[in-house]
This record gives sequence, structure tokens and C-alpha cells, in this order.
Amino acid sequence: MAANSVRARHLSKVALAAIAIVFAAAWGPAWAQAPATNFKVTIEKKRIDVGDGMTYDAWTFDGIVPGPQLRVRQGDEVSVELLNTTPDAHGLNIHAAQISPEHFGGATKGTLQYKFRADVPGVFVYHCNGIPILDHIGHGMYGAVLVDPKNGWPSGPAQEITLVQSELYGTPRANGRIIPDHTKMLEAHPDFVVFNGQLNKSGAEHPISIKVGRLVRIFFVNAGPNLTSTFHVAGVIFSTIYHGGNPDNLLHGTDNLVVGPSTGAVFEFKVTEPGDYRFMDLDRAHEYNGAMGVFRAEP
Ligand SMILES: [Cu+2]
Repeated sequence: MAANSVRARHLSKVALAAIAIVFAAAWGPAWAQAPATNFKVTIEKKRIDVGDGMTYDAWTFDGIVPGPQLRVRQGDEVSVELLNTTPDAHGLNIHAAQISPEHFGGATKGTLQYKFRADVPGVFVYHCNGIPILDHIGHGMYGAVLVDPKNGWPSGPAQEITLVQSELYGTPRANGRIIPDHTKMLEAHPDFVVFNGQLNKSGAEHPISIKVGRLVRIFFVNAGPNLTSTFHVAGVIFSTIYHGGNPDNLLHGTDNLVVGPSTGAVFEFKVTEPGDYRFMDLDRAHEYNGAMGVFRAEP
């Protein structure tokens, strides 16, 4: 797909219309055997690059969309600190946490802190808990949480790749600036669907390199906020899929999985010959609007 093509298609539609710091610190004797992780993020409003010459007036964790990836091991104690220096209320809901949702805030100004133990392995989303959550995710406040199984992934070592799918809502201005559009969010009518926050980030001009015969493990999160994704890699039947990223939720020999919004999965595969293997959301409108990329397999 040529650069700017998604935007070009979009702009032509407009014209036709009338123009997501780790340190060791045990805090409790009961959990003393487990490593401790501190997940500290700062809320920042920032105009970010979303590819194809466009920007998005985002609300972010640490100035990036998706926010920083949180990766821990099953059984780890996780300390969460959210620093909010904006005048607006935000929060932080981590789907790997089994605690009262009251901890997640949402009407929070200033600093929010809580702890949880990552008991269940998997791939989860985290997102801002500000109201309406729709708008906070729609503005860019989400990221991926990986909880590695206590004894490692059953298939062993692999090339690991995180893909976070999400939606951008708003008509780009002539200068490429997108101001997020609440009405379009409410109608679940995105202008673009992206992987890892940008159009064409991993397109044919910047493919993700993989190796023939080497296991690839994709940590997939559909951050939404609205669309369901049917994830697929052309020319591939996944050897293993874990729904939710939990090895207990096992599928073999399947070529796609439907992943709802705010949901994760693990996909594993190998390729047997070199080539460009396109990955996509099989909802073709989502693909057309940007939900695609390329794995380039080399010998
Ligand atoms: Cu927020």
C-alpha cells in the first residue's frame, strides 16, 4: 500500500461529500517471593503523529499512543501510580487486575495509586477510566498489559511482537490535523483503524521482519474503543491461539480469531517460505481504513 493512500482515499471521500520504570520493591511478606513491578504513568495532552502526514489531538499516557506496555509475570505484585497534572479527571483501569473497580478512579485529579497481583496470565488492555470512557479511549488513553505465564509460554522461545489495534475518529483538516470527534465515537464510525497508533506504521515500506521457520508470537490487543477485530495473517494458519492470551484458552489450526474491543489474544505461527505476509482485520472496511501491515519473512 503506497504511503498516503489511506489518507488519500479518506480525503477523496471527504471531497466527494463536499469536501498505550520497573524497579524491585517487595512490600509484603505474603508476596515476598514474587518480583514487584511499579507501573508509573503520567497523563499528558499531546498532538501526536498518526502517520500519513496526519496528527491527532490526543490524551495520552506518557505522551505516546498506545501508552507504555506493562509486562509482568504471573504472580507478580504490581504497584500502579497515575500522575495527573491536567485539570481534567482521569483514571486507570488495568484489565489484568482483580480488585474493586473503585481503585481505578475516573474522577481523579492529582495522583492515583493502587496495587494488584497479576494472578492470571494473558494479554489485557488498560485504559483510562475517565467518564465517558468512550472519549478517553477514543482520544488515545489505552495500552497493552502482558502477564507471562509463571512457567513461561508453553511453545517456548519465539520472536515476540505486540500489536495494538485501535480507532481514530475525526475528519482530517487540510493540514492533516485531526480533532477527535465525539459524535463519530458514539456512532462507532471511525475515520481510520490503526495498528500501534499509526497508519502504515508496518506497511510494505516498513514491514516487520520475521524469519522462515522461526516461531512468531503476537501479543494482540484490540483497544477499540468500539470495533471488533477479526485478526488474520494472509498465508498463515495459526499453530496456536490463546483467547485472552491465557494458555488455558487454547485453539489449534485456526486461521483467525474474533477479538472484541478491550480484549486480547496470543497468536503463534511459523512460515515455511520467504515472502510478504500481510496481517489485517478481516473486516474489510477496517482493513481499507488502515488495519493492515506486513510481516516480511526472510530465510
Ligand atoms: Cu482519561
